[in-house]
Amino acid sequence: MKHRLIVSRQIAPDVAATIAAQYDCPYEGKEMTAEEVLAAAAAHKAEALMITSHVRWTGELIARIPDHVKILATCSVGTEHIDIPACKARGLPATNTPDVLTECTADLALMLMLNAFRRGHEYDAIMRAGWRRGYGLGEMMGLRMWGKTLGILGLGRIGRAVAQRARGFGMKILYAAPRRLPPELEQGATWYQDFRAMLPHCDVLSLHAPGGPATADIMNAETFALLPRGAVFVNAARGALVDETALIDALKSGQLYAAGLDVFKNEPEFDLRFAELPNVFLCPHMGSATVETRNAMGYRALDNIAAVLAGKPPIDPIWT
Ligand code: 8YV
Repeated sequence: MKHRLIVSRQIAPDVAATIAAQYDCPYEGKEMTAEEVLAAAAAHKAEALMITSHVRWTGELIARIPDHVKILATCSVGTEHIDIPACKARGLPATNTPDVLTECTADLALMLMLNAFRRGHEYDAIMRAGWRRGYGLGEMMGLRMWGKTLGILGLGRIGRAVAQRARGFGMKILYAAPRRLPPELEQGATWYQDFRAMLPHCDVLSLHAPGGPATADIMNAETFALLPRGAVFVNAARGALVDETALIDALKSGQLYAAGLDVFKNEPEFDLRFAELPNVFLCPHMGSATVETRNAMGYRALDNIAAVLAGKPPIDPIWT
């Protein structure tokens, strides 16, 4: 007998094929609301729910998950869309997919950074408009990224992978985190316990901290003003970390030279004022969007589901 599963959103084709072969799953590849997931779970007597971060699973929704569901497995490393205490309260195992998306998210952060320093969006736009006028040596200049000082908020797995890449660009690494890391993880980076104290030293700031109350709007008019004038800003973490009006003001005033953004407060209905700014390189939340990583995320979620449905502990529990 195959285990019964509901998948709340379109997933990578290889993962979908594995699910079709190994699970009893009425997968249509469509994006479901929480209500639709709950209805499908009840109708299908689902034993597992595979979800993503596009829906917020509030305590009220968690309470309504039928008892035959034995695990809530999110295909994301982020967990702030899940009311974890509510899962714990009803003893519902919940899991995420750490590690497997570290490298691709770090790659994308570097892509954002390079495009911000080197005016990637503007160069691409010139080419697509037909580039018929040569530029003088003083025109369309970007800024050198090599050798700059990079400040990282949060030197967790993704932050460290970004630091590793940035060292290849001759960059000096600073990081802000509540606790200092051991030398083998720090790799020569300079620790700041106080995030704000780090900001004046950053030529470029990259956010790699989770969303949640501790980091909500941590970048705001005051903290953008603490950066040196003309700094570059990168966010591949969460839009919730940024007061977007303050970011737009900083980009317009020249306080920021440029920004590279993969995440926004409201996704996919992001603030269209960003699209009008030439000095922003924009991505539609694609940090983990490679074939390799999206497959790995799906399989990791399936490994967690298989473990729990076999009566074993989850591999990546988000509560214990
Ligand atoms: C996902 C992410 O694309 O893992 C995360 O936390 O933000 C991205 O990798 C997104 O959450 C879809 O679930």
